[in-house]
Amino acid sequence: MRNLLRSRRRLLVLTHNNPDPDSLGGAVGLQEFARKAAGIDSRLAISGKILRAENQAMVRELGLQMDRVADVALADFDCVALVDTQPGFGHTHVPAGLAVDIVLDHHVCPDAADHLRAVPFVDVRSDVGATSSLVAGHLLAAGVRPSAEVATALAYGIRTDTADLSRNVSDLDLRAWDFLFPFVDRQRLVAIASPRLPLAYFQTLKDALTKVRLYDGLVLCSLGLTTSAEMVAEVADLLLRLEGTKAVFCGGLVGNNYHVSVRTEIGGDAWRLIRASMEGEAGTCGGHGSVAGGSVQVEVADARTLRRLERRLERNILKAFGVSGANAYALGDGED
Ligand SMILES: [Mn+2]
Repeated sequence: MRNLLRSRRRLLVLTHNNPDPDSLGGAVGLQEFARKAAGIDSRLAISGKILRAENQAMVRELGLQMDRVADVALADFDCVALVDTQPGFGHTHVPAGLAVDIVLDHHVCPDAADHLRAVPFVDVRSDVGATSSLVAGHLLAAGVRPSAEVATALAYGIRTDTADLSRNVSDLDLRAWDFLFPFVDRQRLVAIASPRLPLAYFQTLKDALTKVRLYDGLVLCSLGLTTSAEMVAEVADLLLRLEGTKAVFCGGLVGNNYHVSVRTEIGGDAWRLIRASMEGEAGTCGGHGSVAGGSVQVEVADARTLRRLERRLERNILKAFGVSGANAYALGDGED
């Protein structure tokens, strides 16, 4: 990767839409690598929005600099990297005609091989808990001392993707954490992890909790219309903490995309469950270990179509999980 970067003049770093902490951490970590190990200048460009309050705090506290992909003059760059995603993934926008030179990721995707064939440097390791760990590993190998901002961004990326080093953790994740920790700004890390939350967050959460359905070990939460894909993931994370829960399936419509998040206990196979749930639907999904996410394109997003899609997904997940749909409980009002 260093040799490749040294042969180029300017690097453009891209992530998936609505970048999460792991993709932002991995992206600024790669920028640090490009600057300090290869001596080349770079820019980070994103599509979508930085949605979660924690992620916005990460950008603010660490002063992360980024442009919108649509505003970037692509001709200024002769090297392009994708971080925490791969070419062809549904939630990733690569401008038409732009060749990708570097892919750093840890997601599983059966269709990815075709898209990766033309990429000169590919480092995809599905056994690693966070792309940030993978990037930190490259900094470590190259003898680069990261700045406090970059180390904190990478550390927060590892924390979020591995649920504080409890989920999908590999040896590399632990080594990356040990390497980064002396450089981390612990005050800013705390400020990022526990930011103040807007009223709208609690309103959305209140609505979500009325839609929870409990089965034997499985929690379903079909939100109907919701505010963001991040909220779907956040509700799924929260519900996994409910006692007795082995798996959570949460979905919600944002625009013309129905977003799905699956979480399982450690050792569960979220990827199998999400694939089973989306069987026969026009959509994409990815995941690793106990975490998976995906989306289904909805052409006409009316109430009836939405309700039918949610019923199909629910039926599939109930079947895949091996529970009958007859015995659901709603939160607060007894038997459904
Ligand atoms: Mn990730």
